[in-house]
Amino acid sequence: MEHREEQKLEAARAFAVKGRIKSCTPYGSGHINHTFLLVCEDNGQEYAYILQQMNHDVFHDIQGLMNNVQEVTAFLRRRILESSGDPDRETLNLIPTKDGNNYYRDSQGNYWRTYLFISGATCYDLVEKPEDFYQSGKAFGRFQCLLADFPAEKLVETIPNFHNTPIRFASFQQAIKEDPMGRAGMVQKEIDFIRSREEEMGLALCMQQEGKLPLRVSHNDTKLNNIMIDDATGQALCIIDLDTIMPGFSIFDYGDSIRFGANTAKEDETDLSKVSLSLPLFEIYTKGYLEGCEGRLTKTETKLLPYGAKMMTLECGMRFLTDYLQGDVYFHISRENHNLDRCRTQLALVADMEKKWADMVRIVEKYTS
Ligand code: ADP
Ligand code: GN1
Ligand code: MG
Repeated sequence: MEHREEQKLEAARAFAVKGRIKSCTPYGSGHINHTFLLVCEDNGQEYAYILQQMNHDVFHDIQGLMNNVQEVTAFLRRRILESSGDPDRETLNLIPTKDGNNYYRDSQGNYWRTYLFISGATCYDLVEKPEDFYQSGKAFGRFQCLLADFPAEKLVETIPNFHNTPIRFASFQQAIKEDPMGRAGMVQKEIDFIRSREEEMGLALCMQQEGKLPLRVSHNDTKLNNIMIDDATGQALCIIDLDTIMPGFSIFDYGDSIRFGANTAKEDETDLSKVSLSLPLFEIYTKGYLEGCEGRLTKTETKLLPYGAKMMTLECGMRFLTDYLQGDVYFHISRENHNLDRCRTQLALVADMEKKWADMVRIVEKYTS
């Protein structure tokens, strides 16, 4: 979607930013929102912000979502202050509108929010240094612990059934049946790959229904580019993209990080020979995550960590393929067949995990016994 300049500026002007607007340019590589770096100037000093147009097609209850973000960031801010951290860099900070609201609805009906820009830190699309991945594991583990005390009843479910894999499978089957773009015939191999794994998809939900797997307040979108790594210290600084914080499974938070970060290729790599599960990266993240969780996971949760990794990868591949079949209506794409390419990396990664399953189990056991 092209952003009309005046729409973006109308939104930027609505927020209580410092000084005059100097520039507002597209930023980052998220698949859902439209993100801009907003630079303002006041008395010769520059101030940077992140301006985001929230994806109203994906998130139907913007007010509920923004209340979640407000509550969670206020909670994190208190915790960071208690531990003498830097609350302006270690959590997202919302900038209110000039009217005191936490989001702005523009004249075209689009929804916007603004955060303080966190400078001197980077979001990676691929692990460059294993230490960064270890740090992000620790940070997501700690985040999970921290949220254990967060009152879950304050949260709205921003996307119902977000990681309900059987429901995702049903949508996938529906997309094949409807096949609005006439694409299903070209991806039979991928369809068969996913269908043949249907039986595995309901395990987590079944275990939860049987009281064997706890629902926790979780992030639900823990990929590497949703965490900022401090350029100076190399430490994980801030967890971002809080749109999907809601009750979920720890094994899926862990698994989504593995899906993205322990892949030796980018999520949209077209050369599938580059895709594989790096066992050293799998190990280092597992170590970091379990350290960050400080023993709070149950035995069942730790045992299911490899399953969480495989399921998040399979589910994500299935979601990309569903979107490809539906005509690329959900994930932003920047080239033809982008969602199909993304689906193929995920399925190749699932296949590699299956080959390396015994090693994955052994590594998890090494850090839990
Ligand atoms: P999406 O849901 O589209 O992934 P994100 O909230 O993850 O949107 O933001 C997209 C990208 O913008 C991030 O990957 C990150 O690079 C950058 N970003 C988001 N918030 C901030 C922030 N407060 N400071 C600096 N960069 C940010
Ligand atoms: C989306 O918003 P972003 O780009 O961080 C998606 C995740 C997928 C991911 C795949 C709200 O994450 O669920 O795993 O793309 N977010 C939403 O890269 O659907
Ligand atoms: Mg993101």
